[in-house]
Amino acid sequence: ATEALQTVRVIGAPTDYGANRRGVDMGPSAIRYAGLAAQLERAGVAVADGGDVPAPRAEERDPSVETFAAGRARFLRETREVTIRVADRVEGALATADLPIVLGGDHSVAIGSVTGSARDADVGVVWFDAHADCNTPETSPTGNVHGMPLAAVLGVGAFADVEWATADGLRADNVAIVGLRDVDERERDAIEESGVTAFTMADIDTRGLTNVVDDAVDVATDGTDGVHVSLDLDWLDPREAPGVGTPVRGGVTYREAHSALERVAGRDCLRSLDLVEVNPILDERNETAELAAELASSALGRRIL
Ligand code: B3U
Ligand code: MN
Ligand code: MN
Repeated sequence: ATEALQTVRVIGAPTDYGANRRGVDMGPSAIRYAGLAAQLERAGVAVADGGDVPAPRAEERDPSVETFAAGRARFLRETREVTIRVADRVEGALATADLPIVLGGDHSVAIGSVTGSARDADVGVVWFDAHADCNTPETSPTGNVHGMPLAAVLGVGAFADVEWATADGLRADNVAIVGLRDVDERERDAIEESGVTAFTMADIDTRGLTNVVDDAVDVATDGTDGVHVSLDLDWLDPREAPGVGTPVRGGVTYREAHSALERVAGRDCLRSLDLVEVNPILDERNETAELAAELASSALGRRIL
């Protein structure tokens, strides 16, 4: 019997205004150039690339417009524009039973992918990242929204009143962050209060990657319809993934990263995926973009034998 192939819908979100360094806006081109479509086809899926959503350029806009009274969130107006575009595209892909992959861009694009994925369903989230991305406009040391997307979708702090940024079908109980090694002081309290599950690199060291990822997927699948995986390439060690905006030493290896996403694939729960924070300017021969493409293939169940 011939089974219809799963279609993956690629959605580029070329933003960089949410980050502190320029260049991640070239991530979608670099990941496509690195062979994303071919890698996905190796996982046995069909690929439909819908191109990029329009994204404003930082230098054409005023970063201070529409920031919150209680703190700072740079380029919040631009974030809103792109969030809604990404969310609409993600929702559209899911409506036709396709699996959306959002290519960043800085991590603020995940506000769009998570809200879009959680519009008509209860979703869980597994967030692979060196950072917690749980700052709010009140706590952020930088004002960069790429350090805030998890707080935004959970409606924490000043985001409580920001309807476009909060995800309907997402509860903090179903969110797991994996790989933490750079958390801001006030973010630590936010993690504690929010109820998300957070695994540090030390957890991976002591318990092993497999156990930690299995636990994270348990958290995200508990009572949900599916899982959104957000992969910040700075989750990996900078030796493996040099082309990222904010590298932090001590990340996971190439093998561990593949193993983690193979583990996710094995659970048959993947609903939507982000590949974010690839910075081609800082990359070496596009290897970080290549890695992003390969890891997507593992997440979609590429088999070796
Ligand atoms: N926690 C810091 C730094 C940071 C967060 N995410 C990235 N960097 N990529 C902040 O700005 O919120
Ligand atoms: Mn991030
Ligand atoms: Mn990060």
